[in-house]
Amino acid sequence: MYKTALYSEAKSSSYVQEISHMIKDKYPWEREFIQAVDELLSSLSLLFDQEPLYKYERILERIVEPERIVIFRVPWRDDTGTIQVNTGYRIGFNSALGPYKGGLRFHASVTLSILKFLGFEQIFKNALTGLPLGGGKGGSDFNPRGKSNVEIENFCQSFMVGLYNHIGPNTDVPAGDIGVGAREIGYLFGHYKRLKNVFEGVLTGKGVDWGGSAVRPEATGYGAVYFAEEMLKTRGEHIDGKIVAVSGFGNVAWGVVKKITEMGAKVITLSGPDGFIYDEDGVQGEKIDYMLTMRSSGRDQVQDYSDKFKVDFYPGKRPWGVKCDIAFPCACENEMDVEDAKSLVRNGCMCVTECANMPLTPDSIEFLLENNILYSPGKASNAGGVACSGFEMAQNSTKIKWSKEEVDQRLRQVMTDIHQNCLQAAERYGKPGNYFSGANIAGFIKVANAMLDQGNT
Ligand code: 2IT
Repeated sequence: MYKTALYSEAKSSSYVQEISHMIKDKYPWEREFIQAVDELLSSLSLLFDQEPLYKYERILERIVEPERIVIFRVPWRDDTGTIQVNTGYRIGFNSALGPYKGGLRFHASVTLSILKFLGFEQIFKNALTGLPLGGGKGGSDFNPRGKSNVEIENFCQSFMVGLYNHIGPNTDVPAGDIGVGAREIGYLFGHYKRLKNVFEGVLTGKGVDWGGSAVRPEATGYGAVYFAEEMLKTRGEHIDGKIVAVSGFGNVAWGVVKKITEMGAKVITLSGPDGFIYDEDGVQGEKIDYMLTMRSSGRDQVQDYSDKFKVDFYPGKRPWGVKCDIAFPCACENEMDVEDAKSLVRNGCMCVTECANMPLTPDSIEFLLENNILYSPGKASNAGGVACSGFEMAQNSTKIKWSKEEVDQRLRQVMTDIHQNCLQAAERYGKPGNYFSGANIAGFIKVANAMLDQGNT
């Protein structure tokens, strides 16, 4: 467990502390979920002091408990003819604001704790977008690395057999996450359609020619860059000319690199489970397209980039030791610890924009805030992905397709609004300029008020 001063604030409110203890007693093994709950709670003390109705109506007791969890067996046959068995999950965490909405993660590390943390984050992220989206998450411990196309298709079909009865355009609308991209969404959608005999917007991230939205593949990365630009502006700075460290090389990293390069910055790192690459000339042009090739190869290693473009590769290392102005963690939870945060600050980094979900450990967040670094939590800065999924749902239900320009403009507006709402909430509750507190408070208030309105649900 990461124990830090970040949580000391929580002690000022006994209600917040009580709920934190309750979760730890009830689910002591759910490390990531406890971390996500504690991060949210640490921002809410002042709010509960000022708004006693939340406590009276037991909003916290309710909000930390998923409305429902479906767990199912996913048997599938591999290329040798052998049956493999994985576990499938879908969590409907909160539907106060709309149908459950959130991605599916296919990765060997998936557990219920991981999915509960992701689903919990998703509630408040989706609330921040201002769109009618509840929070959910799902996935499987299936490991896509090295799997053939046929194996992926078999797995997706079997996964959908376990899931189709529990989802629908007005009930629960899954999308992609780590290990689930356009290809997987296609297989999942095709099988849903056969099982249900209906063509409807049950998944987002679909192919643009059959119901997908323009800009959805880029949206998480683009949104994070728009958010970073807004943060920089508050200090009279801009993206243009900045040196940028990025981790990961998948969908989110790709969107960041594409947009930030277009805006005049230079990306010097990418990373994978095997280490990181340092590209002095910047990841640009065909190198950006090569990120897609690496993703679709299923090899899951960034060393391929250094082999192809003859740049330095640092095996087993994370990129946070390099000199940069802005850092974009785009890989996975807890990928930046306090030592990483310290070396970034020592090297002059002024802004850390979370693009993955919960990529920073609590003590690294604490350190950045103490040092007055521009820091944004994922639930604010990576909300562009799910916002664009919300746009996809709107297009599907009206059967109208929006242009690329229209989607991009709406995306930009959502990110600017989130930025503004975070700043306003932070200011109002005594944490001016603190996006961590602002995002938690603004997201929470929106969901909690909807729950109050809807009574004993
Ligand atoms: O973490 C996320 O916000 C996502 N994986 C996207 C969710 C979505 O429904 O588009």
